[in-house]
Amino acid sequence: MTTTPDIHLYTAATMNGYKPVIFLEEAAVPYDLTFIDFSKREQKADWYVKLNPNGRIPTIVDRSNGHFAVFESGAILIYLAEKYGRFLPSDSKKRSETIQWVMFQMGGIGPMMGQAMYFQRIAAPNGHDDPFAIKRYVDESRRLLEVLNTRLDGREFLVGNDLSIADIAIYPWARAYPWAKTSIDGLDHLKEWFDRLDARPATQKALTIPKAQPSFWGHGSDDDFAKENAARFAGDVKQ
Ligand SMILES: N[C@@H](CCC(=O)N[C@@H](CS)C(=O)NCC(=O)O)C(=O)O
Repeated sequence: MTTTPDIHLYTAATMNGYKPVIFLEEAAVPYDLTFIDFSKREQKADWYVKLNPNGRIPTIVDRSNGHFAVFESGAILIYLAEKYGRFLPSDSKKRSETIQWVMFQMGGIGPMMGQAMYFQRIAAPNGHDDPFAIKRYVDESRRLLEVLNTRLDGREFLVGNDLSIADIAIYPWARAYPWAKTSIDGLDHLKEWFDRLDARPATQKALTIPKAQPSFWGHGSDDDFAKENAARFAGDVKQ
């Protein structure tokens, strides 16, 4: 007999979209999923905006908690960590450190690498090449990756000795440095942390749900995907 899982996830194959999938796969808890199709603007549909007022992915609904909806991927990771008692240390200092690095991702790595991607992967191929913006966001992405590299000197994970929601939040963004066209030359501690997470079967399985995006991680040629991606988001480039 199959039971309905507590967590229903609304997501797509993007850096923010992979974060809750990594948590759920690493924790090996049951969940089911609705793929939100950006090409149909499902993220802006009335029924979806009732769950996520920002009209973006991801969102979770906890059926066991009165169908409670959570939006913002950092808040989703904290909610799941508290619900399942996984990947968020209980010691108050370690817990705070973990949340600090989650916030560093939400307020720094995500927005800056996201803009580096937007200006190079969407705006430029759609006729709005802005070298000043590209340099600003690539330089800032590199600076933030250097902060991570320094933090990872002598550490296997961002906080403590185990995987935490800090690693889960940051990995899909930082690991997408090829898609952000940002160099990690000389950032050896960061590379070693990538190797450790690249070797985790549950994390790697998560990066295929709802769809694999090998170009994000620099695997294979990204020419066809880059063209298709730029065309899909052409409407987002306002002249
Ligand atoms: N701060 C939000 C950002 C969410 C976000 O930007 N999601 C993107 C995909 S990574 C999205 O839904 N884009 C579709 C749109 O902007 O319409 C979070 O972390 O959940």
